[in-house]
Amino acid sequence: MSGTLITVAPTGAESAKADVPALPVTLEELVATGRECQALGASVIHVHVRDERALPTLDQGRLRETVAALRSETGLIVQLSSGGAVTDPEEARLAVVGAGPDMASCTMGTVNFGDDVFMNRWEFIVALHARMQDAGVVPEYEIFDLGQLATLARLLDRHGLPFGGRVHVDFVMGVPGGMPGTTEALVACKSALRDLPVGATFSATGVGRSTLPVLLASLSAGGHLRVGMEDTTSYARGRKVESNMQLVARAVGFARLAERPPLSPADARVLLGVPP
Ligand code: KMH
Ligand code: ZN
Repeated sequence: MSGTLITVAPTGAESAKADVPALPVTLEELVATGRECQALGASVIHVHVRDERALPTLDQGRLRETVAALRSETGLIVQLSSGGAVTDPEEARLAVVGAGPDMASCTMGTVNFGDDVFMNRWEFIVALHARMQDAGVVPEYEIFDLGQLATLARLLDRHGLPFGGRVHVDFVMGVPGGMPGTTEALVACKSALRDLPVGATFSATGVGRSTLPVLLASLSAGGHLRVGMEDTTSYARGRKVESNMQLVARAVGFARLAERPPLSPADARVLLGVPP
């Protein structure tokens, strides 16, 4: 498939609404963002939910309500974050899978995360993977560092393929504590895909200043794109991001220039192994 899968990650768990007023935090803001980003070319939405005070939450009721609303109001593939915030307990993160998304993120190891630690013990990874297999939820394997691809190879070898049979990874680059957001690091990650099942696909996102270098490197290396205010709040030097749509529109423009136009949600489902 020669097109580009475009995932929008509109909210994340790290930015405060007070600091980033354009961040979508209510259900209405999230649904409107999803609809507009889909119209521009996004086919997957990576979702972190906020509570009534705009703080990150893994509340089951809110997760279910969000999945239902995005399903009825958009045609996007709904991917819930199982990473949550660095303070979320493992049980709540595992329970995300039960909220009925099409996909969930599944991070392949512990990583320093700025001043914090994003914990992903091996036993937790195995449990999360098994829960997704049982629930019919397709994982997106989040890779913050090169060694996490070796962990993924070990996971698939010992515990089998994910639901849907496709292996799709997302390189999350430029996190302080993880791999740098450079072409060299992306090429190293892409080379390591050879140890995964044939046909494994990848997308990439660069946090902060690495956003554009990673976007361009991924496109030129045949990869897909994740963009959004979870990873990027500055559009250019001295210019804040105005909306997630601005970031999706920029990514779509580059993808078209590369003659790899955005995949439709239907084609994205085929690529990812998400049932129609
Ligand atoms: N918020 C980070 C601690 C994911 O969504 O799975 C984890 C994260 C990864 O954003
Ligand atoms: Zn996330």
